[in-house]
Amino acid sequence: MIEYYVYKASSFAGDIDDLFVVITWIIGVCFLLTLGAFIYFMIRFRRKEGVKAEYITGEKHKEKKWTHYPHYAIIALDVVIIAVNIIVWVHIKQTLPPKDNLVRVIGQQWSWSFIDSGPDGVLDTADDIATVNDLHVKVGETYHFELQARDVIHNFSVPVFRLRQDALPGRTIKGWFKPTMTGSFDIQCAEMCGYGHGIMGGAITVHTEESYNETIAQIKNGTYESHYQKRMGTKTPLPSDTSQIEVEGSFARLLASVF
Ligand SMILES: [Cu+2]
Repeated sequence: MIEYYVYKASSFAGDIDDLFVVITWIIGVCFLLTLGAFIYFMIRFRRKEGVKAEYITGEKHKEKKWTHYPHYAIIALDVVIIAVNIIVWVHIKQTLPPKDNLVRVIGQQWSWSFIDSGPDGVLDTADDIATVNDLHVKVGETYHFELQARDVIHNFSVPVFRLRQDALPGRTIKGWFKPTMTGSFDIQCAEMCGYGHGIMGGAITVHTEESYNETIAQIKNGTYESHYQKRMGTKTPLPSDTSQIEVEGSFARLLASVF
């Protein structure tokens, strides 16, 4: 049902959705049963003329079972939820499938920098492709990402991929995704990271082989206008060096200046 609102555009999006469905059904049925019993008892034992209210301590066994049996049922259902969670977690977070491409994702107040390792598949080499707030990937290929933060904790979130991962300063966190649908989708920082957090968005464009090559050629010859640049109506040099914070003329400065 979730895909009616947000596309499913990665290989593991369905697993995450299934997890939500399982949890929603279990919690939903418990909620309705509890509410049904509650309303039934309210009506069945409502105040009646001439009948004195009974004081129930809940200490007798036949009274206790009303809390114990539902409690056991909830614990059993919790175990089901945890088991399904572990299966999905191991598949998505613990397992790193063989990669086709490698990309570095860097969060900073308040923009995303992306370094694609290029044809050689190795980062920090001459064929790297650097973009800001714009990530270009190929459909049907497995991407490994190395997630970093320059200043505070950010969160790399791509809702259509059902991908969400914290970025911590001083750490490189590895993960993966495999896009299954072409199109341009939102990237949004999902961790409160300062007053520009709300505008710390970007776009991930999932290309076919042909349109990917075309876009990369445009980026390389400087004719490509990014999602961010189109919005700002300006062109700004892209940072190619990721090892230090660019203070002057940084996107953070530029973004801050629009407030
Ligand atoms: Cu952020």
